[in-house]
Amino acid sequence: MYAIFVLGLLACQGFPWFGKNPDDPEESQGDDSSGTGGDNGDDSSGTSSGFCSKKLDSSTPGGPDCVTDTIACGQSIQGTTRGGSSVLNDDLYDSWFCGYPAPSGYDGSERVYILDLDGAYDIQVNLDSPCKEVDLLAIHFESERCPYENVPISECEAAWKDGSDHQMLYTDRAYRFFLVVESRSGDPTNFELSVDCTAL
Ligand SMILES: [Ca+2]
Repeated sequence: MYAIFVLGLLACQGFPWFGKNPDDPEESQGDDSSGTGGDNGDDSSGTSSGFCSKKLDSSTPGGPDCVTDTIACGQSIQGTTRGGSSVLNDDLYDSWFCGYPAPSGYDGSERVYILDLDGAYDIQVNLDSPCKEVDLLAIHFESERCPYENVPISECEAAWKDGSDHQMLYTDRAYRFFLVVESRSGDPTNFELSVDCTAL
């Protein structure tokens, strides 16, 4: 009677002969044959989802004023409207007669790049917006600071169709454009801006 009791006790405590093996090796790994792991370097020209989640410099504009950076003929810049200035807006663009009819929805943050030309050029500005919609404004303004309220602007071009935008510009002399990338929704998003120039 006592012996039966002791045996029962041992069984309850998981004595090796009775207990189940806790780590049965049925973890079958090594079957990650699905092609999801590769980071295939297809983040080439801004059209992949990898580009949209890419961490780009979101620091505040270095200035002067709202200016994030300069851009030169032949240069391409990948940027984000995240962290940009919120200086330029619908009211200002309206007052400068940017685009016909004037686009709207530009009260959110923008990125501004100065393009300096040293003479006569045909210029094509390309703005790729593979993520959320961004639009391009090109403002002629001979100043270090961003154009502001009530200042006369002689030229303001707007390219704001869905998808990527292209804007042809021209100058017959040394000239400064402020190239502005605006997110139409106001949501921060990545973009790629490039400038091609032909000397005249
Ligand atoms: Ca804006």
